[in-house]
Amino acid sequence: MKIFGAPLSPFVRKVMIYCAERDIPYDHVPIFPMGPDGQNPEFLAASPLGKIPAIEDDGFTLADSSAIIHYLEAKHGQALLPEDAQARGQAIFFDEIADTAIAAVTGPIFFNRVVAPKFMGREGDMAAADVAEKETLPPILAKLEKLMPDDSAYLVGGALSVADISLASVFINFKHGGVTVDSDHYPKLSAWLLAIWDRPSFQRQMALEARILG
Ligand SMILES: N[C@@H](CCC(=O)N[C@@H](CS)C(=O)NCC(=O)O)C(=O)O
Repeated sequence: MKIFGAPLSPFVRKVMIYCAERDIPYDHVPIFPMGPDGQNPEFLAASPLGKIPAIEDDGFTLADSSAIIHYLEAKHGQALLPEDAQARGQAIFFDEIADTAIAAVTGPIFFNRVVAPKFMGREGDMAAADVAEKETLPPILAKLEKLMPDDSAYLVGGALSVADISLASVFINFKHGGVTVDSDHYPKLSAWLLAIWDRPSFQRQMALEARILG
């Protein structure tokens, strides 16, 4: 299987970490969609909207991180989507909010503080990044803190699931943008995050990303 995309994208990272947790081998094809490789025909054939990630697997192509993970769960056996109906619904809920509400806040922080200066050779909008960090983010973190389970190291069903992979993946973009989750204000969220980031799959991914960021 080929995974097209840039590891610094929360959506690409989510799929790479999912594969690491499942021991699913893949070849990574680096694609930065806003650069020239965004026009790579093999990538565009796999990703109709030109967004990362996308995969090519034995001639089958698919885009969108959640679609890819559901495909891989169906193909390789269900392991990280809970069996129980309620837990399944909750796991998809966490995956969804990670990809939408939370990713929307990482966008201005990560883009303006990291992508623009490091990869596009221009200054980012630091004021927009500061507003996202200081005004938009805290109420969301407070809501997430309330959603953290009291009795488990995992978000859903007492075991690792796509919920943990997806939410902890998007938080790496906050980390790259210099945002920390304060353990005084968000003790459960911060402890959960550090425990998930400590997994070998996340540690290897973060080491790869540290090399990319130099
Ligand atoms: N819902 C999609 C989101 C994919 C997405 O927005 N990827 C961004 C990079 S983080 C992208 O490709 N942006 C380039 C563009 O929109 O042209 C997923 O989960 O895969």
